[in-house]
Amino acid sequence: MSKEVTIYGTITSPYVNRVVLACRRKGLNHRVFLPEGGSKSPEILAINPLGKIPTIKDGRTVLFESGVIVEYLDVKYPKNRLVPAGANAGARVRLIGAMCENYILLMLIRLFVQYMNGKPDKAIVADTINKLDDSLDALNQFIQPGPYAFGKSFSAADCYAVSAMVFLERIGKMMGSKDLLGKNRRNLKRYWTAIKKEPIVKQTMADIRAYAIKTGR
Ligand SMILES: N[C@@H](CCC(=O)N[C@@H](CS)C(=O)NCC(=O)O)C(=O)O
Repeated sequence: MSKEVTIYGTITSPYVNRVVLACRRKGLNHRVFLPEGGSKSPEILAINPLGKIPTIKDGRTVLFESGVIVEYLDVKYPKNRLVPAGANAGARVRLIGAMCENYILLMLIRLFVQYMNGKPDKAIVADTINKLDDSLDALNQFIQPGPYAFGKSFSAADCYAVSAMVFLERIGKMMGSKDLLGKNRRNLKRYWTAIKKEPIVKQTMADIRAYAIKTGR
């Protein structure tokens, strides 16, 4: 058993909170810590030349890229598997993860960049929302209506889906309380309502809120 997994980063990052959810599901001691100087601090650059968060230390193991970290934790600490062993079930979980990552989070980050400096480009925003809508429609077809994204237990699909939904709500607020989730995506809406009741999700969302209030971000 690891003494403590150090996660370099801030819990507000969707990539970081995805890893925090994986640690919590596995009952791993962990701390989330951002050295002075942030992602490009000497401490992080010494172990991750890309200077990105999350970067983790687990004993002598150093890793970065949240998806790689989640898979590593799952193999190293097999309790409460995040990716089921079967070919189809494992692929389905990874598929939901990939949809959240490559089509939803990517579009949300584009919107974040537009709204961050308070001068969003209308054409970019409209195009991004169109693509986001298509991706949310697709996810709505694939995700279970809860309590879990796939199967009968919390999986890596939930790590990805929860981090994407938390970020979706954050971007919606930045855009003046826009309901990006929409009224008609029933599976996704029911999923989001149900998974938010999971204690590890509640705890992580509370930590995100507390950090955002403390830092004003
Ligand atoms: N693909 C990476 C993305 C990590 C990433 O872009 N993290 C952002 C924070 S949300 C970051 O480190 N930004 C700081 C920078 O690029 O300098 C992952 O999955 O971990």
